[in-house]
Amino acid sequence: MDKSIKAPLFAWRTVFWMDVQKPVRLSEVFRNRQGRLFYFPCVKTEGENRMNKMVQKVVIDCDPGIDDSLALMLALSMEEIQVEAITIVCGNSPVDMGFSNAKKILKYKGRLDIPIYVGADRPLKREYVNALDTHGADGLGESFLPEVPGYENSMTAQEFLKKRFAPGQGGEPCSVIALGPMTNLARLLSDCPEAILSMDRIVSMGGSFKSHGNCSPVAEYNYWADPDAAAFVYETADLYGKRIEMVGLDVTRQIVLTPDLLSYLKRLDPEQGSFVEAITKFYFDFHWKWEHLIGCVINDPLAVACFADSGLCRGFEAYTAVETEGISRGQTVVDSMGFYRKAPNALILTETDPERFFRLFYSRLLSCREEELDLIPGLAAGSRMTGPVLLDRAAVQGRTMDQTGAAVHNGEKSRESFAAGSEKQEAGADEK
Ligand SMILES: [Ca+2]
Repeated sequence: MDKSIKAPLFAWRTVFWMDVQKPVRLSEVFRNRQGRLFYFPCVKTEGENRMNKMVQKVVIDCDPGIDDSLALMLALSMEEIQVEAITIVCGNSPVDMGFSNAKKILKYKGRLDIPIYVGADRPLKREYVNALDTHGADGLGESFLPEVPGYENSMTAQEFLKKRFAPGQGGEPCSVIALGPMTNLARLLSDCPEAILSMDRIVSMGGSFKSHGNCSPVAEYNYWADPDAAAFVYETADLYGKRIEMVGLDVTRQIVLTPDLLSYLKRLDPEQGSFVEAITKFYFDFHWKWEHLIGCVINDPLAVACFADSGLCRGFEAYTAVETEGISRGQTVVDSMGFYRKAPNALILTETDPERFFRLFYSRLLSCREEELDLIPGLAAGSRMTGPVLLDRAAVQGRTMDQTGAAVHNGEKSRESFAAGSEKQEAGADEK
């Protein structure tokens, strides 16, 4: 496309203003305003406009995982984001299963060109506890999509991350979106702590500020599963003056994919809607069974959306640490009052707008303009869930917590239990 042709200054200003406010084909601007059609080769589509605004390179570290998969689908649908690589960590799924699921999503999106690197298969210091009770036996909602062969990579996730982010490696700025336990990042930073300085932005789905946890009264799964890793990454950020954008349960709990929203997606795109339905059905059932919620909380896509649209979530900066032991294992201790007199190492996000999220999410999946999504306001307004109701309903279902913060479902410990439950879970994973 030849961009060397010069337009009059007035025209350029007009074009520039239109470009920012509402992407349009420039030829239409001239025809409408001046009554005749100017030939202007620098015609931009809406997508080109997004590309030209800012393309952010990113490595997505994840543990797919139903909501990780939705997050990958979103990231791969956004012109604003260039996914350089995907690294896998054990979390929701064991790493081999997460690797398999990431390939399935890349195949579905036609992006098998993106490299995937397999990382840690266990937390830094403790026993691994998966979350297959939430994500299904295949980690992808028991959709049992066909396996995707191939992807023999010569590097581990740690080797790739070091190659990409170690000082002196060069390369364009690149960020990290961490959607699982932070084991891969902690391993990188324990080997090469200066690598954190090469990370443009660090967005982490994890933790909570005022929201109750989803693994214990105070802990969110990613940080609970490997609290030592999370603590180390936050400590390193503090040491090197970096800031982690914490997309925790305070905001992700507001993002609920309801049956109506899913139905709307299916109406607009039956094929893609059916795919999302296939991988979320198990998630819907889980939320009904344990939280008495009609719909499912989709945590991870919000981190991707927040990365691309920094106005989507709001919060405050604060020094933050992660507890590693005892009853509050995995809790994010957010010094919102400045007791520690320490500089902020985190941006704690506490507010978001579900409508704005679903407009972004659906418009990218469907490759349409946000304003074309006429039903989003009403449907997204009904998606917000409330904590107290959740807890009361869960109690009705027979869910109780023991003194260590482990959850007990109808007399049986689940993934939230510390050791005994994990053996049962891993045995279940092996069966698959
Ligand atoms: Ca995840």
